[in-house]
Amino acid sequence: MVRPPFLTRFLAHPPGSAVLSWEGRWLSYGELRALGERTAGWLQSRGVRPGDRVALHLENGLDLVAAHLGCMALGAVRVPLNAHYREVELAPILEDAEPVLVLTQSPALFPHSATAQGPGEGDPVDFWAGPDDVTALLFTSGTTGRPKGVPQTWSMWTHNLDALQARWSLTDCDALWLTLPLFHTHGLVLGLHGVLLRGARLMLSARFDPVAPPPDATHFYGVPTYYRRWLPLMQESPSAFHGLKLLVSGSDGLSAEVSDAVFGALGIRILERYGMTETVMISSNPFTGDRRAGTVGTALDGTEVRLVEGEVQVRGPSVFGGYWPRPDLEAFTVDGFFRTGDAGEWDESGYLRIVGRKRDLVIVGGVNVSPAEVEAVLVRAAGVLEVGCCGLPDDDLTEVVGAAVVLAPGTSPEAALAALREAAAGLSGLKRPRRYAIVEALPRNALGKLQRGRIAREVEFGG
Ligand code: MLC
Ligand code: AMP
Repeated sequence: MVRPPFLTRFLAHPPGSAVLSWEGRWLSYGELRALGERTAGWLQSRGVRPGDRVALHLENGLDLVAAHLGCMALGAVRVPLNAHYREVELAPILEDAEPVLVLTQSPALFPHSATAQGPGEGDPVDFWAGPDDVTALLFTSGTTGRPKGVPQTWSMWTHNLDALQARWSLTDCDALWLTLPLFHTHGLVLGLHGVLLRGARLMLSARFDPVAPPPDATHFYGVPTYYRRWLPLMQESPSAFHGLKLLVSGSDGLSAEVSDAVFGALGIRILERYGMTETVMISSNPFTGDRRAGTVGTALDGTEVRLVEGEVQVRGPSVFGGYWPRPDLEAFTVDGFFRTGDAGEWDESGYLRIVGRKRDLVIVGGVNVSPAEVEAVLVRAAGVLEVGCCGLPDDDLTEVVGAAVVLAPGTSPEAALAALREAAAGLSGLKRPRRYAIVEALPRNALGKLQRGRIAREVEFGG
């Protein structure tokens, strides 16, 4: 039987070694594998077959881990769904993913799909998958407003996690405190699967709270918002952090102020790395060696990175093969490089800096938000003619969404704002505009195309 190297290595870890703690209880590798096998049997009894897609709409917890392991064992494709998404955000994803089963605690959100409230247990099924099978289908915000499906294969993950290992040197003595949601690449691939591949330990929490880390934790992965929120405690009680040896930041740019303040408080330089759902990790600073704040390090082994007119372009074994179900031919160059839409530059030592974005995207607390998606929801509000959204700087979340709005003649601003807020309530929290501006017209180019970059620069926003 030829399995993906990931599974072979996961199955070879000593069964008695502790791997996962949830709410104070530790499971061993043997227990976790058995849980995966029984969950796979239950999925099979619900009609799920290898290669079928199963949507996981669950908060971080043991049920979600069991569901992932069950899909892994059965060779089903997991479709992680953002647990905060509302109907309007879930609908296009479900339409494209066509899951045979949705595991959710909120079945009312999935009226046309087969659902189950969390996984159950059945007759054990052995872990098996083809070496290059798709193992997860993640949806990422497209600039058009419709999320795009990114098939991630076992082979992408294994290449990427091995290349990261050369930089981060995670050992089986290390313990990661994971508070990131498991529905994004950061928490799912680097966090959960990074640990499972390496034979390390994982302390899983439901969410990030800026409290003292578990005393045994050696590693922590976060978005910049986590470090900003944690800073006061780091400065007040640095001894609470004494067990940590690696703090990683990604998904969004980390400011020099936060990096320096954490270094001042703990003597640890946060390690910055750069990645995308489509590419997994692209570049990283090293754990040992020259860690440069304000840069995202150098390309991972096997990954080629180049800058073309300032845009970061990437090729290599961790880069996906194309969006699903609608390939976007513009996404790749003729010579096979993926266009990230991020703007970069090299520093004097060949380290990459991310300096901006060449596509319309707002990143709120590490979560990608497509301005076009928010506009499409807001423009339905009564009395609203046009809406243009942009990112506005925010001390906590790095950016928040701002909306510039053109009203129909005779509409009162108060009534329009109430209608806009009501429409925005149909979106998950981070996508809702925090600030609105009523404008006479939106900035457009000669062809009439909305210029979202100019909204942030030219429009004065109220609260
Ligand atoms: C919270 N909300 C979200 C959300 N998290 N909405 C959409 N997506 C999310 N991930 C909503 C809640 O439902 C709530 O809405 C409102 O925001 C406030 O909730 P909260 O729990 O108080 O939020 P807060 O604590 O402020 O959460 C912000 C956050 C969290 C930054 C702590 O979003 C987070 O953990 N972000 C990390 C995201 C991440 O993992 N990114 C990696 C992407 S992978 P309501 O209705 O209740 O008001 C990637 C590749 C790479 O980028 O390189 O890593
Ligand atoms: P996602 O589509 O959720 O995978 O988000 C990927 C995007 O997050 C990238 O295209 C970047 O814009 C951004 N990103 C990830 N890591 C970093 C980083 N270290 N610094 C700046 N932006 C980042």
